[in-house]
Amino acid sequence: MKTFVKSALFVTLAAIPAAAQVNMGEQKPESSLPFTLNQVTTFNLPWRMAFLPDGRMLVTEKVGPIWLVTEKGLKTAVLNVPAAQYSNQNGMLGIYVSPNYASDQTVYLTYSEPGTIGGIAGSSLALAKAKLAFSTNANNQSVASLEGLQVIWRDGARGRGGQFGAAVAFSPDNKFLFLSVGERQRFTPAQDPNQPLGKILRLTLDGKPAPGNPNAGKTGAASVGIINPPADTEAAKTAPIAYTYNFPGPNLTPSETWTSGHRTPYAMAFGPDGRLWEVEHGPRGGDELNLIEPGKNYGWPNVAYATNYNGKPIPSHDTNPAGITKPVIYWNPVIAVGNIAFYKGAMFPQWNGSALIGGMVSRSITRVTFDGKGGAKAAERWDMGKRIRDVAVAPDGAIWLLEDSTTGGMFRVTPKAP
Ligand SMILES: [Ca+2]
Repeated sequence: MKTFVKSALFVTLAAIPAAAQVNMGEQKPESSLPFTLNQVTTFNLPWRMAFLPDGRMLVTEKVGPIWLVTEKGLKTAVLNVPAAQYSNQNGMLGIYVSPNYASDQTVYLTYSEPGTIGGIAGSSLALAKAKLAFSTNANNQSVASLEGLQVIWRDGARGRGGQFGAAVAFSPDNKFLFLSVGERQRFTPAQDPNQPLGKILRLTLDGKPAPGNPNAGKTGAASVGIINPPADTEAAKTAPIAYTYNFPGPNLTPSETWTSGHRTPYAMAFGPDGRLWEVEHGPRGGDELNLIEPGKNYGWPNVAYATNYNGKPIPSHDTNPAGITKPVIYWNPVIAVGNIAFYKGAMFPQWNGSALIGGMVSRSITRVTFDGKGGAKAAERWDMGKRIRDVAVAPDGAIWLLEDSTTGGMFRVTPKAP
């Protein structure tokens, strides 16, 4: 009898999929928008905006400059901005206001830092911090300047390839900084514990390995072979080494790493449930919303809900390889995520606790709801008619958008008048 009960239970469990990964790629947009867009100004390939406590914003343009922008759209160029190597997806990327800004007046930047190794020019991700200082220019406008800029973390390996990731999220206790590092279209480094590419790192606010990381205290190989971006996941397996990168000191990658197996982690934010959520690009298909938990491996490039751009197949996440975590939601066809922002504010109280995910290829915003237990569901998808690179929530509860274009609009989004 005991045996019978056990096997009946086993049959019941086996009939239920281990997890319900939902494809939201075919989601139809809503028939109308519940909000109004007002274009405030435009930028040349804007990437990220960050709100200062007074409601003004800092906005990065991928081509290099950073702007101080008022809510009315008046812009002044921020001074002392470091050099970034702009090409395709690389350039001046993220900007983030310190969680302790009131006391430290600090901002964090992520960008493609140029450099040459062995005669090969390239770039790699840098994370810098600087104090934001204000003065008044000859036209009596407020001007911001980056003072005492320090690169607090860098991938020194340089090399070729786009997709830096370069997203930053601060822990809810304001003590730690999570940095997403894209795999630079090189595939295999995402599974190499000696390389930061394809990882999410957890660092102190000064860029050091954070205590309590899964491999805290461990160091990696003193040198790694760097490859150029191969054609696809199969070619990556035998890609020749272009040059060897020697770490200038101990290779701290293992002790910095929080999670691995990421492709293009452009979007990352903590939800009100205290959980870290990340959205990354797949190639042809397979954009993913992942619940980020320490030590987990999210599978790239071994598995995906996608094929290579050239059509070569990639094993599915549903082959369930040992030790790989599936996305909570995936999109096939892709949305090509721009960013994710959790909504909290007075203007759209019905969306408090939801995430808004901007899409570039889909020209959409998707609202995602969370069950507080690690589950998420897509609610509406709104057709915005524009490539949505960034979405942010202002102190007054308005939603702000940046459009991915050389004449990319900055929009303030408020509820549609009844
Ligand atoms: Ca994955």
